[in-house]
Amino acid sequence: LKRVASSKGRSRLSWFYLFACSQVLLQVEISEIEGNMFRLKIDEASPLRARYKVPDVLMKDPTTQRLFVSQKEAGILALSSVNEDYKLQVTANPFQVVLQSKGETVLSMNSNGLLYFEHLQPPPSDRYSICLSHHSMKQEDLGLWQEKFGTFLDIKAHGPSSVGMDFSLHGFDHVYGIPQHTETLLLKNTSDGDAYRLYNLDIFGHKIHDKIGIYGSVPLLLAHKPNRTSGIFWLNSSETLVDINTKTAKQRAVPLTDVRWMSESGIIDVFLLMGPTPFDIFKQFAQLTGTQALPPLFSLGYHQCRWNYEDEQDVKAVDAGFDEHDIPYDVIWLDIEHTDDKRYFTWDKKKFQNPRKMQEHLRKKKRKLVVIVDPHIKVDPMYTLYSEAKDKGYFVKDRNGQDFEGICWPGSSCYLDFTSPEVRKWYADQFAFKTYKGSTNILFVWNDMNEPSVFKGAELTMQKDAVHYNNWEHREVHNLYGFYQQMATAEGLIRRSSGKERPFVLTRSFFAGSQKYGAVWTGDNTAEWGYLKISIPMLLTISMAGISFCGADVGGFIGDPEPELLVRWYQAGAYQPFFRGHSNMESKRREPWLFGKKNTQIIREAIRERYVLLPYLYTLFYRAHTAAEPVMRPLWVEFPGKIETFGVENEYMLGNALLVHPVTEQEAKAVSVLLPGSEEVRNNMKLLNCLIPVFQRGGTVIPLKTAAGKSTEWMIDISYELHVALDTEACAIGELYLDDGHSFQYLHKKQFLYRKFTFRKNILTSR
Ligand code: MIG
Repeated sequence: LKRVASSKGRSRLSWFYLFACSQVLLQVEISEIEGNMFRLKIDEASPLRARYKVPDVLMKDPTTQRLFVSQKEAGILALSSVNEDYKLQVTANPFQVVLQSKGETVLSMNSNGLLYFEHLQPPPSDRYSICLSHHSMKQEDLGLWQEKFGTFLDIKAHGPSSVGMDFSLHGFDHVYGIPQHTETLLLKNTSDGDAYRLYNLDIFGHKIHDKIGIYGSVPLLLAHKPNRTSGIFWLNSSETLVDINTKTAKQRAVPLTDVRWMSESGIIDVFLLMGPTPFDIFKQFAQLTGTQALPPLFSLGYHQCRWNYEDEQDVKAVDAGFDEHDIPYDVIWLDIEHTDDKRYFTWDKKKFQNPRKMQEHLRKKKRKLVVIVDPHIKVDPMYTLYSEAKDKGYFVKDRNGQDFEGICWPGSSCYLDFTSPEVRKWYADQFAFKTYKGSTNILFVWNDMNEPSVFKGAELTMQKDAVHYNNWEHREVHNLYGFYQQMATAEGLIRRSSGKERPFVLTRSFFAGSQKYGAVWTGDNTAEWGYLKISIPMLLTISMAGISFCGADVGGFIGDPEPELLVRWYQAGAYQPFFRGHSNMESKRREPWLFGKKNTQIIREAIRERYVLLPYLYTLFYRAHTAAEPVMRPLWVEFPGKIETFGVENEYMLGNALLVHPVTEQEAKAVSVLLPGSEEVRNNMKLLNCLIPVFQRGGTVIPLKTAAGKSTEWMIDISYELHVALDTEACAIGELYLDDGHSFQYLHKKQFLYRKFTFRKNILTSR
């Protein structure tokens, strides 16, 4: 293969031909992976130094199956899968791969010739000393080894190394995925400079309808047409851009979507998920990156958060407020102000004089506490966490080999290098009860600022030339930083219980596979109607990318919601996987009872509906955990043949049984709801009062509790009820999963109940 293009255009090319060799060998590996997947890997045959290959994201090295050579001529190689369902045609010049399923072309690669691979080169100084005198070195040449970004200078220690490739999806004009953006469910066409960006950033007050990268990324794209769903998983953790160009059936006899992926560094390592159904795609992606961790039951209850609950009295008062107003809740949260001057794992001794006692109080109320633990560490030799990490060399380094220092909440801070297994183990140990003073087993954790956020840093994050474990530059691992922190935190919570208890860890930053470690939320949204509305496609997109346990701050983090908006947000959040009210420091207090009797009443109802629904929701999480089925899913996933559902983002399915259409319009008196295949969907007004439009699909049985309690733990003895909605044949099926709600006994000792309900010929059976 010839090196075909450059990320920086012509000047770069001519320079390249002058001073480097004109041809560089790339090695292409194509393999079939068990379960209808293909993997295409492109790397330099003999790079100057090893290029970064994303570790720790794949569950295991995928089992490959042999492809048979069915045809071989000059420049053409035809490969077929064992069962002959798939054929791959590889042509050499131009390099292209066409993937067919039973004669139907599904996907082709490099059909637009946008494959590029910047091979590693010796530093310019070496070459210039041979070829040129120093002063004739042009800025544009140097620009490839260093880049200016505002006042920041990014020195690329190993030179430019970007990679890219295009894919054509034949017959597809609906594409989804690649979170996280504040965008529509359907990916939009991009034009120059408007690509979807995957680069984890802390963007306070981010705008809606923007393709800029925020907080987390999962480089998985899904494409759908009535008889087939396909997926492209581009395994690369450096800054990545995705260009989309869809030509619909109106523009072209056969619709087509071109997708171009570009990454700053690493190799091309791409998985083609062949479906053919949406649920096959979810399974295939889970086979690669894992399934959703089974959450402890309490974490599916309602969470009350604020920046900040001030002190022990405040915590007690808020907790008591829920009882006083008869509103269920499970967890109260403490934000950064609970610490001793933003030293995580410590307490502000004035405000939290006796954190254990406070937790004992909450424990008696059968409730939990979540505290924030951020990845930046205050530079302070008296702070053990800092001095230990410093001595052991556990911080990310700057390009000169010093500990990277940035400004964050505590002032001058260093950043733990979670990409190192040794650092992760040490960090996990910090959660041991005897090490983390004042912590008890009802305390769980929230990881924030882990993009990582660096005040005054380039784009508010770490410089790309910072250096991690094994000498990898930050640019290579950027999108993995939060993933690794959550991994270490979850591990720490498991270890502190000697492997017995399931952890709960919420993270702001994430990557493919983060579902294995807990929950994510969508960050700093704003208390405006538009943000409530966009939370639905945002959560659906995250869910399709494997992370079922996701939510958006109820009420909107920034600003003050008018009561109507707050109420509507509670009603929406009650039917979303992770359900937490949260507000900014500058926002007014907004505990659910502060907006008058009537609003308190409606919020109470919404939260109670959530609690009554928990058996169903927990069962859905079990399905997510064991079978990779997203808890919250777009309509089209349940109705893959119904084109009218493909773009729907104002309603969604919770499991396969409930259709939810949250009210997101101000002063709405009515909503119009699309009921796909309406012969099988019945309105179920008894189940859910008419304030929240939720419909149960005919043919399903859902398990509920007969009443809500003060928290999930108070509800153990409340009975179950089944709601049966019949289909046109007067049949229905459903299931219920139950276990102790907190341990790993379901796994190690098979201690669980799993019931299947069938309603047929007027008889309900339970197996
Ligand atoms: O930029 O810890 O998204 O939920 O309350 C502010 C304080 C830092 C950002 C999080 C938000 C949290 C806040 N944090």
